[in-house]
Amino acid sequence: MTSAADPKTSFELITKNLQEVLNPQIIKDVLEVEKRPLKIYWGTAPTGKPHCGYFVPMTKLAHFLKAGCEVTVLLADLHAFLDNMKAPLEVVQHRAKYYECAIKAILRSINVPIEKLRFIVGSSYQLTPEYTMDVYRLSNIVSQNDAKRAGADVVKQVANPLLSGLIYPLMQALDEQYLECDAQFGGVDQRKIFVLAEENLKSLGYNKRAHLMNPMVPGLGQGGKMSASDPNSKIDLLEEPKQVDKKIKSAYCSPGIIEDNGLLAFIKHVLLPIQELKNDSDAFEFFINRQEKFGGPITYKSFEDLQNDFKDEKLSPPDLKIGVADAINVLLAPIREEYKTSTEFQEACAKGYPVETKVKKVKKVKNKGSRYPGAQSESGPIDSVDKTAEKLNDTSL
Ligand code: STL
Repeated sequence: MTSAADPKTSFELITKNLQEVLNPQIIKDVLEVEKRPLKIYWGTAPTGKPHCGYFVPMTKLAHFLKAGCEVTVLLADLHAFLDNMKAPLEVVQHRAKYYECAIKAILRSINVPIEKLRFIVGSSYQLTPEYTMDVYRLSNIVSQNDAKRAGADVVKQVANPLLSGLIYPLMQALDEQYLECDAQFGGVDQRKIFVLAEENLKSLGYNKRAHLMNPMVPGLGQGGKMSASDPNSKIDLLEEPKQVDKKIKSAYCSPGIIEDNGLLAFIKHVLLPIQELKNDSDAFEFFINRQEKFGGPITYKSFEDLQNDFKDEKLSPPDLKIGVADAINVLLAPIREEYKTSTEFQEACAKGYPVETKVKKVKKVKNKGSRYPGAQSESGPIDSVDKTAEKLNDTSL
């Protein structure tokens, strides 16, 4: 696809379906005055395996590419390490490779040309003397409080926060300069870090960038949550069709309730934009292979009709689930195929996500009786803080 003809069409495509844009004028100036392709980046930290939620930012990368932008994906390996060692250093390179393979497979599966997409691993430039010095320079400008607040929605919140959580936002701000972009894209959960970057890059003599934010899309768990502790709330990109059916069947979905409904959200934020991209038109079709006794097969021609039928309880949760599970299986089929034929993809998976053989150690408890200082174990409350934090963080995709 070539760059979209006029700046106005490009701008509309670049900002389509977003929740918020900070400094849109920076983007307009590049397109209208400088008349060159917009340089934009999206960062992701290679931690857990990418799941179906990744289709959401991918549709935006597709828009950027279609609008002729120069798009960079930052595989932020050091950020994955700095965020409470979510990815240990031994495996993080393999995870970065796995993310690259997965992102390319998703984009290819929705017919997005990826020749113009650039992948960069964070540590390839974040360990240089220049970058390191800039981290120190920035640490002399930003207060501890501001760094802490900036990371509040992104960095995993734990009982005893590490210093790394304060460095993380500073590095994300510097990435904008070192990736030489005009704009950064991310979920609206990144907002505080984006603002920190806007407020501080100038003091280092660097330009302020524009920021584009996607809405947070509800997941499949209760109240639209995605939870690390509930494997049913996330669908892996390589999930087998039967597993997809099972997970969608167990998705939280109240009859007639359209708020925080992960299934409707998936249709709106993934299936609809993908169809638009594939067909190059606004036409929407959603087929549900409904049993005869419930009204028979039905095809919706607009998302609003579908949502209204669900709201009016003319479409039941089990029938909505049949349609979504079938659509996800169609979406994932080419990704599974690519995995089967790519040794690079398979190797990255095996090395990045080795199957855990760890046998849980059972801690021997000395019988010290109950009358000694600290007899009431302290580990309980700290554990529960950790779990809450995991859930919070997981909703971010
Ligand atoms: C996550 C989850 C998520 C976004 C990110 C990480 C973003 C990371 C990042 C790191 C450096 C950058 C930009 C973005 O320069 O939704 O674990």
